[in-house]
Amino acid sequence: MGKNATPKTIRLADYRPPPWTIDTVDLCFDLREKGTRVFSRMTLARNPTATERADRLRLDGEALTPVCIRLDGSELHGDRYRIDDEGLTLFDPPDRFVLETEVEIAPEDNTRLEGLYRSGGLFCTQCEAEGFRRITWYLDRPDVMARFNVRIEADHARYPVLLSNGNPMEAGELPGGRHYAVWDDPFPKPCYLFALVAGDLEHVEETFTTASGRRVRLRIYTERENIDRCDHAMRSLIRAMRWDEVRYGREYDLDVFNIVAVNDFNMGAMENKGLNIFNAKYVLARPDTATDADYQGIEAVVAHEYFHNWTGNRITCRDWFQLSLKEGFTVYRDQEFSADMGSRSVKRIDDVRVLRAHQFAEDAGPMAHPVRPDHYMEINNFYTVTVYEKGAEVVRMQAELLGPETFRKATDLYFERHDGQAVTVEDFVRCMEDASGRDLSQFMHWYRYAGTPEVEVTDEYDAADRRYRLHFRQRVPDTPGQKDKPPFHIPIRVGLLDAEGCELPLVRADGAADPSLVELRESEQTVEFLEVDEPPVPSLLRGFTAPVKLQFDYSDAQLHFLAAHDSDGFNRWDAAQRLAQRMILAQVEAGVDRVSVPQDHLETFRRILERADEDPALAAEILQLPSESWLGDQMDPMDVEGIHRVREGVKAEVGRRLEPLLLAHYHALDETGDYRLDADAIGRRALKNLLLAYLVAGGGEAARALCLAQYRRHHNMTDVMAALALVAHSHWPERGAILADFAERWKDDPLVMDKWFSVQAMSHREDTLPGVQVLLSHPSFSLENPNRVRSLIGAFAAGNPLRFHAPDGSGYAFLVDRVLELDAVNPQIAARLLRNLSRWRRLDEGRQAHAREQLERVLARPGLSRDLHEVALKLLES
Ligand code: 0A1
Ligand code: ZN
Repeated sequence: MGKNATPKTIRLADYRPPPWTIDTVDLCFDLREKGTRVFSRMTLARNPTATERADRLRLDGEALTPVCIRLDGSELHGDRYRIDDEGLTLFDPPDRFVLETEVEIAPEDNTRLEGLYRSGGLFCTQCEAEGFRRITWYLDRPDVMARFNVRIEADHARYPVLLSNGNPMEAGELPGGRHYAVWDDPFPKPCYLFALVAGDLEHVEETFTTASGRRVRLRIYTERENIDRCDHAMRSLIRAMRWDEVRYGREYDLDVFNIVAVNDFNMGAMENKGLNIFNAKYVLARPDTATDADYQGIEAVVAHEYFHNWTGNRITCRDWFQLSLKEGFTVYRDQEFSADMGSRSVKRIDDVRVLRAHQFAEDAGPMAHPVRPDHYMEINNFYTVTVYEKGAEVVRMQAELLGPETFRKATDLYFERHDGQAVTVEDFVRCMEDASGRDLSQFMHWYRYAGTPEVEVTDEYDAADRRYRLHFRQRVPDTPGQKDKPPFHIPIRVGLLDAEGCELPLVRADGAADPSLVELRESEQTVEFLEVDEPPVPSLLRGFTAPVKLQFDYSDAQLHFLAAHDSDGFNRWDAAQRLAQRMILAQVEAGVDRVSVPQDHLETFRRILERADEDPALAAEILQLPSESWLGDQMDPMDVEGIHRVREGVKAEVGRRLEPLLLAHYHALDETGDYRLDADAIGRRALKNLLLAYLVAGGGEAARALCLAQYRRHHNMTDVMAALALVAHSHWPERGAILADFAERWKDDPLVMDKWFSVQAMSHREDTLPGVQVLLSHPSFSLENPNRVRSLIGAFAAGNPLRFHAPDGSGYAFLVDRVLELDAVNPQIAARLLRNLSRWRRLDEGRQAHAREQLERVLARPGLSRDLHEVALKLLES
């Protein structure tokens, strides 16, 4: 240790308005395979709202080779400025001036994928959060909003398509086989929304007419060979544009909207104004190449990026601490969009599953931070499930507290009041308050404090008075740097069921206008219901109205009852999960030799299957067992092998005991005709493939034959992957040939090959890690492509707890070897990968020792990136 200086901490409390503002920026890109130049001309003016008068102006800039600097037309003398590794400082600049700079950059060497880089034959950019400073000197902060005009010049033959933000203005030929295009964006924007693409791309095109009758040209650009995979993304875009008009009154505002699919991308996609750049994984789909989950992911991400046009672009963040202002709200918007496009309860279940598995774990670990963090070292490390998913829950709770009509008034007010501004979380919540007349000051705790609140509920029935009481107690656990937190304002939706499973009418003693919504504000609080004729079964936290851990001492019988009868689909699922969790953990803790499944579980399973036709997707959710990592989070220390053994044992037992029933349903659900992508067909495939997994776990010969036949039929990628994953876990003699067959079919298709890497990385087999080691040298694998890294190394570390947590520490050593290699290539991805060790304190002593050794190895490495350094420090400090 000691070889790396600890990176500087940036604090929200230190926020100051920028000393100068930038009104206009004219950029000219001279794109070259070597020697790319960026010319910039900016008009700057002293910021009248700056809190202090600065005598120097510091512009951010990294990895830029200076060519020329001119101020108000004259070359700047050497004593008027200084250049260092992180920027350009101007001494005593005038109150208003024009700054012209020219720099040389090397996109061809940029493997970080921040700033301008090459992906295949393309030039493309990624500027959020701080990539623009790798393109030119600038005030790289979101509260500096400027009008951009961009000219791009490149070789015509190799880069026939030249794109940037805004509307296309002009294009033409240049000497030497080069050409140019000019783009103008009329909306002032922060530089993180800047984008440029140049390359040889094909496109699909549609026209969208907005509610007010404006025609917008929509295009999706991709490499020629993928042009037949863009339809779903285009249809998703059109649905999202319409939905935003209807639900939020938001129209699109430029003449064109462009999406470009690129192969090398750190995240899912990016909402650059008028030019969204996407990871190809979230654009390209065809039934034979993409699973149902891929299709749903594309619909959600296309919508998410489109929705940012209002929540993020027209109204942006004052500083990066406010990231959840745009991300939490936009995730909430895309979740609601997907819920409206498919099944609302199933969407809610999927979202809560992610939240519980990842965000609750983050909130309980060394990287816990509030939805609005108040300090960071590297902002890239704060694109987290807390900022995104918990941030969405926090917006959802406000929508719940206000009710749909008032919430719409509040968002209308937000769009009207803050259009064109860079604002804060307080500004957003103030709109909620002003539109509703409510006081949300206690609600702000959700933004300020980390940690998942725990709510304990007990009940009491008074037969003589026909009264029923629910007693609530809340507690917010301590998290790094935050102790003894005040009680939160928590909306909890409840229902009461009678013995037949019917809803009891709710009459509240406190006369609450919405009797099903409990607003918890105190550490302890009691809610009383009147005229209750029988002791009810409470259905608590319906629809998961708050991101809390709710504890109520249900009997098994009550949970079986809720799983079968609750009118709230989410709570039916939740009851089934609680039952499964109880049954599995009891056997893990008892260390049983022979895993068993009680008869009433099999009965509930049967009952749900028999009613599955009503909503097959919901049935598939309910019948799924909680994941190994979720179960692990419920134990201290987690028993990695025990959980795996019992969970697999339960699957096998269900598969054996219900074999004829599962087979019958499997066949009934199997598609014969054409592939369909509607919600019902997706639900049927999900259920069918879940039943196949139970059958295969049961070990019967029929199941194996079915699985192999399903693979060989190649009917659609969802079915193929379901079968292939089971094959990859197996020791069947056909395994090698099938994996080879898949690779041979898809060797030229990187997105499909990712699936092939992943199933092998997630295999339960004992030879998985050596297999993964071998795959690192597969011709389709590359450390420079984030999707490949995630599909192999990420899938192993995040999706294979049994093998990743091998007791000899080999999984951790493997991860850290790769993380250290990657840090020199792509620090963002390296830091993300290392977070797979976040839960190391929850392991037994032996594993903890191995994990600690590996984390220390990271910190001891000289020249660590800031990204990786911050994560390694925080994991070890815990
Ligand atoms: N704003 C994008 C996600 C994004 C964030 C950071 C990136 O690079 C560090 C790239 C993309 C979104 O929410 O979709
Ligand atoms: Zn986003």
